[in-house]
Amino acid sequence: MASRTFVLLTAATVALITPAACSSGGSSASGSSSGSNKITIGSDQANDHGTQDATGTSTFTIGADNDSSGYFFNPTILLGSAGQSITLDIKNDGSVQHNFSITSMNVNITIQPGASQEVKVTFPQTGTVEYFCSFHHALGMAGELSVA
Ligand SMILES: [Cu+2]
Repeated sequence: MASRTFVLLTAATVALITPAACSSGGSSASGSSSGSNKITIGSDQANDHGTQDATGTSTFTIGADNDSSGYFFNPTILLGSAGQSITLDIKNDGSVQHNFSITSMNVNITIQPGASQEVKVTFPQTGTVEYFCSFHHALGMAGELSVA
């Protein structure tokens, strides 16, 4: 009885969805929603909150934040020079606990709302190194150190 109802509902759902999926063109609401830009970081789709240049500086503040648009790092991309050593001040500007992790450097720090914590990192010789929040990684809270 229960399973029969389920099958009927499933068939009805498919029948409802299929025509919509087949219709092409027109106004598609899915895809790029304005206001929350995504950027590819490694294999992730991260919430993009800008790029800043830390070349030549020894310290830099990165905001770990969340608002109605989602979870993000500000800036999302930090530019530097090859092999540059820098102390990052990770500041939790959000309302929940955040984390700053870089797997290849064994960096994994957790910051409470309103608090900040320093961590020393090194830019790669070429390319990029990804950083992410271990709590909200899947929600797009990731960024990268990038050598121009
Ligand atoms: Cu987070």
